[in-house]
Formats: sequence, structure tokens, C-alpha cells
Amino acid sequence: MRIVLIHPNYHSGGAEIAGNWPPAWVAYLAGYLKADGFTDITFIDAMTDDMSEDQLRDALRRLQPDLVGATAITPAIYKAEEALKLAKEVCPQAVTVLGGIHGTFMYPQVLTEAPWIDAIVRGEGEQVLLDLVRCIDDGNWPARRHAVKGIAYAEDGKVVATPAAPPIKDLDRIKPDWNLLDWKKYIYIPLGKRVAIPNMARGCPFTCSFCSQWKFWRDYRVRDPRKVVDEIEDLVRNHEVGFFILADEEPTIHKKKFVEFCELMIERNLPVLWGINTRVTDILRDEALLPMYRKAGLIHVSLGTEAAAQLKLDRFNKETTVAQNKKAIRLLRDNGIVAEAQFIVGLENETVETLEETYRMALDWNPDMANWAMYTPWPFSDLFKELGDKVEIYDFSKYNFVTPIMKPDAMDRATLLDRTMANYRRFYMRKSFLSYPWIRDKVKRSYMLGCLKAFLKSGFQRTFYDLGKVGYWGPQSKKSVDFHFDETRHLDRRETGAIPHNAMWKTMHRPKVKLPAANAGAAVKACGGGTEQMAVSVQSPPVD
Ligand code: B12
Ligand code: SF4
Repeated sequence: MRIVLIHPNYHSGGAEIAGNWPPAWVAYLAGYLKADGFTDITFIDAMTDDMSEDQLRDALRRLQPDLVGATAITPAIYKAEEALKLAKEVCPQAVTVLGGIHGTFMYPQVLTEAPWIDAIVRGEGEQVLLDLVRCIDDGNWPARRHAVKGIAYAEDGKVVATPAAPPIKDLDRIKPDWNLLDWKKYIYIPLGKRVAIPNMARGCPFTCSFCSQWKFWRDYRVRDPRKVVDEIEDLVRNHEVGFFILADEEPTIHKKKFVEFCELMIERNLPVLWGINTRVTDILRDEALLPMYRKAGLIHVSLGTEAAAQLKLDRFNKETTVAQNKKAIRLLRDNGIVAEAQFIVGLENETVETLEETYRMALDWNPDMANWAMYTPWPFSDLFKELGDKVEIYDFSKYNFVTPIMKPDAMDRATLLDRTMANYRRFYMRKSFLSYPWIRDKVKRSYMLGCLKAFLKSGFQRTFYDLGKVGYWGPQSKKSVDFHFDETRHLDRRETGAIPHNAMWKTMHRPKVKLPAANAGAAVKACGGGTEQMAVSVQSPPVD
């Protein structure tokens, strides 16, 4: 049975400015299928290769697959739908399958607007895809598709969702196949080296209202660190990978396993640097361990410092959080680790003054890097429901952290973009002249200058924040900025076929505990979560 997996050709000027990144989903799915004997798998990276529709069509015509699978995060959904439409046209006999976060929750809408998609795999993909492939291979598709857990499909004009598949308990059963990727394409610009995205843990015990990752994976699970380090050794030795980020939501939550991971990295002494996203509180908790983390190769930590403050300014004691954020940044920097502060901006209560405040905070905390992401209301997040009709744009292709989806009450979207760019300009101008060139630590200095190079490249190419696409050339161009929203796209909350649908979907989380506003603050975590949520989760992971 021939399987083709496609990463759709979607681009947006955020994380991509740092280089071409390899897709982890392909390696993990392919490895799982291959272990069961389904070895005829080809991967088409239409994104990295910037493939036109004709090129994709030709490739599919040549391959004549039996199954075509595409991935989709929310902003890539239309590109994924188009890729599968094209697959259906060229190979009508092939079963077309969509996976990834958007279809997991939005399958009623997706199956309605893209009827050429035969099945949507909901949630964690490995076991569900394997079951689906077996069903096809046994000649039982579509007659017995209802027996495949964790999929959705359309039948006689109705959307059918089979019961959710249980999360894979032992993640070590998944042996990724990294050989499927053409490694020379994936270069991380700051270091000029090949980059990988291995996955140690899945899920998150927190339940932040603006995030949906905790819902997606449902259960927090972590792999045996030794197996992860083996995988990294393979990536370094056999694929010349020189930098990686962990795909994990929160890699440091399970302290014991994270420490073991770092110790093993030190033991193997691999020529590789790496980065993570994590929480301020974990950095504070691990203060004494930071030199060891750095020795293990950890060079870059991105912190969700201001997310909660922007989202719920009135719900927590900002002083505590500000102090914690500042301290975590200082600790990282003192230990030679690049500290990146993440700010989420652009909610309806954003003003020119609050944006300015984030800039002042960035100066005060003095991280090595700062990032102002536009708030993006994932339609399956809790906050989306709270926002109600304040969300006016349903063109999901712009749900990408760089386009202002919400219009703040006090300013237009172009002003929001302009003030955000002003923060970037001022922050990085200072860093370029007063900081990066003077860093004593050679490794960190060259890393920071490499990051600057990536920024400058995307600035010249006008890909940063999609500035070229929207026509932004500085404050004077504000009036002519056009975000090109497709306003024909809509989500009718009353229409059951269009609203996010969570039938038979259970997470390990119990309902959130509503804390009184006065004491909510002390417990707030970097990404906006809080210890109150940890306390009530059914199976909180060990945090010793
Ligand atoms: C690595 C990463 C990237 C890499 C992507 C590399 C690549 N080529 O894939 C880079 C840095 C380029 C990137 C960029 C962006 N990213 Co990103 N990224 C991540 C991150 C950290 C990990 C994703 C990952 O690899 N996970 C591990 C794999 C194994 O999981 P997975 O992809 O979900 O795949 C599993 C299932 O979804 C399913 N599955 C997935 N695809 C398919 C396909 C089929 C056929 C099947 C059957 C199953 C299936 O099976 C897989 C195995 O279980 C996540 C956050 C997180 N911690 O998850 C954000 C995340 C995915 N990114 C996000 C966003 C928004 C973006 C950007 C738009 C931001 C920006 N403007 O820069 C861009 C878009 C880039 C683009 N052109 O598509 C959001 C998406 C949210 C949403 N609802 O859509 C996330 C969740 C972050 C967040 N905080 O919300 N990103
Ligand atoms: S801590 Fe919050 S923002 Fe971070 S992954 Fe978990 S739920 Fe999402």
C-alpha cells in the first residue's frame, strides 16, 4: 500500500524567519506505520519546497498513492484542503486523510467545506492512522470505517465522529523514522546548521484559556529520556543535526526526567545546541540546575512571560508575576542561556499605552530577545467562547500570531501592527548596538548575531510579520495597510455543523476552578496557567 504524506505550502512571517524547519509529525507517523509493515511511504514537503499546485499535482500523479495524508494547523487549513482536493482529482481512488489540530476540533466545518476529504484523524495520530491504514489494506474501507476509533467522516450528508481513541500510554512505542526527510533542506539560520524537532513529552497539565494544546493531547505523557537522547544522537551522527528544539509544550514540568535528559546529554557530549519553550516558574524552581542545563547544550529558552498579564490584567497580582519574570530572565542570562520573553498583544482591551508598557517591561527585564505575538482566538479555546461576537474575522489563514485578528476597542488593526513593529524596532536596535556584539561568551555572542542575521534577512525580504503581504512600510503607510481578510469566511455559532465539536473527547483535566480575583495572581504561571489547575487535574504528573 502506497502512502503519501504532505506538509501543505503555507507560510507566515513568524518562527519561519529562523530557517526551514523539518516536520516532526511525518517522522513519528511514518515510524509507527513502518513498524507495522507499511513501508511504502513518501513525504512531500510542499512548504519548504514552496511547491506550486502544478508541481504537487505532478508529484502525486507520478506516485499514484492509495492514501494521501495532509497536516493542518489552523492557519494552514485551506492549503491542506486544497492539497487534498488536488490529490482527489489526480488519484480519485486514493483515500484522502487530514490530521493535526485544526481538523481535530473543527471537523464538522472542514468536512462540510471540503467534501473531498474522506477522513479526519482526531488528536494524536499514530495509532488512529495505523488503524485506518489497516482498514484500507484489509479491503474494509469504507464499509467498516465506523470501527476505526478517532476519525470523522461524512456519510449521507451527515458528519460522523467515531469514539475517540485512547492516547498512546507508552510513547516509547513510537520509533520515529527521521530517514524520510531530506535533511540538507532544514537549516537553522542563527547557527547555519541542520535543525530537528524531536518530541520528549506530549500534553500539558495546565488549562490556559487562550491555548488548546492541553485539549489536543488530552493526557500528559513523557518518554524515557535515554530513548530521546538515543534519538538525538542518531539525528546528530547520521543526519548532521547541529540544533534542535523539543516539540514539547512544557518539557521541564517533569523535573526528574528533564534532569535525567540533561545528564545524558552531558554524558554523550554531542556537538549540538538546543532550545525549549517553558514556564518562568520552572526556571525559578531549577535555579541551581541552570549551569548543568547549559552544559547539556541548552542555549535558548523562550518564556511565556506576559501572556497572562495581557489576557487577564485584572485577574492577578501583576507585581508578583513581573518580579518572577524578571528574575527568571536574569537567571537564564547569568547562566549563558539566551532568554526570550514572549508577549501576547492585541486583545480587545489593548491600547497604545499598554503596548508601550510591554516595551518598557522588555527594557526593564532585559531579555536577550523579545517577541510580541498577536493574540489569536483559536475557535476551540475556552477564551474564544468568552469573547463571543468580539471575534469578527473567521479567515483562518490569518490565524497565525502575526496578523491582528481582534480589533482593539481603542485603535485600528494597522495601528496595533505599527506599534508592535515600533517595539521590535526599538528593542532590537538597542540590542544590535549595545548588547549582542559585546557578549563575552563566544557561543552566545555568535548565536545572538546569527539571530540578528535571521531578523535582518526577513526584514529585507519583507517576510517578517508578513509585512510585504500587508503593505506595511512604517508609520506613514498605516492608512494603506491591508490584511486581505477573506470576509466571506464565517463560523455560524448557531449552525451545529460549523461549531467546534468535542463529542466523546475527554481530557485528564477536571473543570477549571474559578479563583476569586484577589488571590488568583500568586498562582499564575508563565503561560497563564496556575497551580490551582495542577491541583485538580486527575493525574498530575510527578513534579519532584
Ligand atoms: C515545531 C513547531 C513549529 C515549527 C513547524 C515545523 C514543521 N515544519 O512542522 C515552526 C517553528 C516552523 C512553526 C511555525 C509556526 N507555528 Co508552530 N509549533 C511548533 C510546535 C512547538 C511543535 C509542533 C510539533 O512538531 N509537535 C510534535 C508533533 C509530533 O505533533 P503534531 O504536529 O501535532 O502531530 C501529531 C498530530 O497532530 C497528528 N497529525 C499531525 N499531522 C497529521 C497528518 C495526518 C495525515 C495524520 C493522520 C495525523 C497528523 O499526528 C501527529 C503525531 O501524533 C507547536 C507547539 C507544540 N508544543 O505542539 C507549535 C504550533 C503547532 N505552532 C503554531 C503556530 C500558530 C505556528 C505559526 C503560524 C506561528 C508563526 N507565525 O510563526 C507558524 C506556521 C508555520 C507554517 N508555515 O505552517 C500553533 C498552532 C495552533 C493552531 N491551533 O493552529 C502551535 C500549536 C503553537 C501554539 N502555541 O499554539 N511551528
Ligand atoms: S501552560 Fe498553558 S499555554 Fe503553556 S502549553 Fe500548557 S495550557 Fe498551553
